[in-house]
Amino acid sequence: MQGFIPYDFNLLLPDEQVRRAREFYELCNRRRSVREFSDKVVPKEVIELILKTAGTAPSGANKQPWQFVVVTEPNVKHQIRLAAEKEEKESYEHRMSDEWLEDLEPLGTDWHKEFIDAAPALIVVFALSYEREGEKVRKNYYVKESVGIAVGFLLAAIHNAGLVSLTHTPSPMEFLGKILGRPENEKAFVLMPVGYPKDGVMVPDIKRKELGEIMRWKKVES
Ligand code: IYR
Repeated sequence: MQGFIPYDFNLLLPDEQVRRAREFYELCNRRRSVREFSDKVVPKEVIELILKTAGTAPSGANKQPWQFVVVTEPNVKHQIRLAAEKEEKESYEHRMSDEWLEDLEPLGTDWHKEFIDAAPALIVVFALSYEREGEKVRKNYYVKESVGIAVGFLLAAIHNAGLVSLTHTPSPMEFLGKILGRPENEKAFVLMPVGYPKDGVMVPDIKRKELGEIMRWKKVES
């Protein structure tokens, strides 16, 4: 068929399939959101490879409605930190409900966002609701879903590359587009500091739901 190419499929033997599925699960299960970073620099090539990986995510009508802006410049990081902390202080002190604050308590988060200065690189993910093609405006589809999937790929790629990150969502986050000079069709989606954990870093002792809680086999009707 015109416009189609053969799919490069690699059939695995069942044992190999189980081994790889288990190894990938074990890899992903070791990933944690880390909020304290060392100043060790991340190789540029690694940043580019993890972003290439994010760019392999499926998207509505293959529009790839994302833009990743990498910030390593200390002055720009600091400007972002100050703007994020201004919003976060307002959120933690006035905008978030008691229930929300109570839910965050075990994670130990507050409005201070030292990690924005500390991490050697920030990846700011932007979602593109539409794109311009000359005079024309072309819309994108399922933008949040698509960008969410790309961020999932990105988190897995970061972890696989021996780095740590967290998904930071200051709210509102219009300041990111302004500071980074992005066009009006790009909306900030998430801010991800990337780097190495600070020596001896601790993470909250949280539990993941058991498989039985998050999945069920639909019973065959008799
Ligand atoms: N955006 C705030 C608050 C926050 C909200 C949720 I939901 C979290 O899981 C963690 C934090 C912040 O980044 O601190």
